[in-house]
Amino acid sequence: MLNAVDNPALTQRKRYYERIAAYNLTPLWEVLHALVPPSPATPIVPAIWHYAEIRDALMESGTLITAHEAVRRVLILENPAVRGQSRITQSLYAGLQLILPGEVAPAHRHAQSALRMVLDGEGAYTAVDGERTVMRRGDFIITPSNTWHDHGNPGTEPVVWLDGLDIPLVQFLDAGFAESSDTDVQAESRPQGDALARYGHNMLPMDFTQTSADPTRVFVYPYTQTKAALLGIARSAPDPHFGHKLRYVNPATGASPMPTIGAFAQWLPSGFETVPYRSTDGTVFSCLEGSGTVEVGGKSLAFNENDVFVVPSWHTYRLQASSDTTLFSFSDRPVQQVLGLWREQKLPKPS
Ligand code: GTQ
Repeated sequence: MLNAVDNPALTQRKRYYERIAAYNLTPLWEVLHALVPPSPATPIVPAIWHYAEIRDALMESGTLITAHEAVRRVLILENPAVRGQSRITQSLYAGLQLILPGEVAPAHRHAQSALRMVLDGEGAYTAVDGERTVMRRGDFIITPSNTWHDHGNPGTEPVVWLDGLDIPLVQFLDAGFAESSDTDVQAESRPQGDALARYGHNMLPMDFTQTSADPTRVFVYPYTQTKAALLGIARSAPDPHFGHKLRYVNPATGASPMPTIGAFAQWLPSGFETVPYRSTDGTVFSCLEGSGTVEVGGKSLAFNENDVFVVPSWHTYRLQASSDTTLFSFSDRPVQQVLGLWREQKLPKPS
C-alpha cells in the first residue's frame, strides 16, 4: 500500500492538511464514508446488566450517601463502548435508582423526560405536578419534560427502579434547563389516582383538548392493566417478530407518552422464539418476568428477572423465552419517526 513516505502526492496532501488546519479546516474526502455511512455505524455495543450481580453494589451506595445529598442516588448503566459518557445508547440514559425507607429525593424539574420501571421492593411513590402515585413492580411511570417531580419511600423496604431519560439527546441539542424546588416534597394538589381516572379509561374530561405541546396527563400505566392487555392479545396468534407486543401511548392522542421516548411491553410464552428483526432505534430492554436469551451482534446473552440489556441501532436480534416472559423496552423511536429517519427490517425466519 502507498504511504506518505514513498508517494509524493500523499506527502503534498498531508502538508496541505497541516496548513489549512491553522484555519480550522479539514478535508471532507478523508472522512466522507465515516460521516455518511451506508448503514448506521453505531459505537454502541450490545450489553447486559445482571441484576443479581449488581444488587449488592447498589445497596452499598445506600451506606455511602443519602438520597437527599445525592439528589438522585443512581448508578448509571453505561454502555461499555462509551464509558464516561453517561449513556446506554447514543440518545438515551439509563440508571438504577435506590431509595431507602424514610428517604426523600427532593423536588425538581428539568427539560429532560424520564421514565421509571420499578424492579425491586415496594412502598415508594413518585409525585408528578402535585399528584402522587404509589410505585408498584412493573408499573410504567413517566415524568414528562419540565414537570415537577419528587420521590419518597414511606415504606419499610429499599426500593429500586430503572430510570430511562433522554439526557444525551437533550445534551446533544444543548437544550437543557433544570431547577430545584424550594420545598423537598411537593404539596399534593390532586388525590392519588386522579389523572388515571380522568384520562386513562378511554374517556376524557368534558372540556379537555390536548395540544401537541402538552405532556400526557396519564403518568402511570399500572402493570395490572399492561399484563391484562398482553394476556388478552395472547389469546390470538403471536406476531413472529414481536411475540405479543404493544406500545404505550398518550391515550388522548395515540402518540408516544413522551415525544422523545417510546416504550413497549411484550409477552413471550415459554419456548417462543422471535424471527430476526432490526430497527434504527437502539433499544433498552428490562425483563419483568421470566427468563430467556437475546441473540444480538454474534452474542447470546441470557437474561433473568430484573436484568437490563441493550440492542444497538440496526443490530439484528432474536429473543427466545425459556419461561413465560414479560419484557419492557424503550427507545428514541418517536424522535426518529417524526424526523422521517426511522427504519425497521423484518427479516425472514432462518432455515
Ligand atoms: O429522578 O429526576 O436517573 O433527574 C437522572 C436524573 C433520575 C430523576 C436520574 C434525574 C432523575
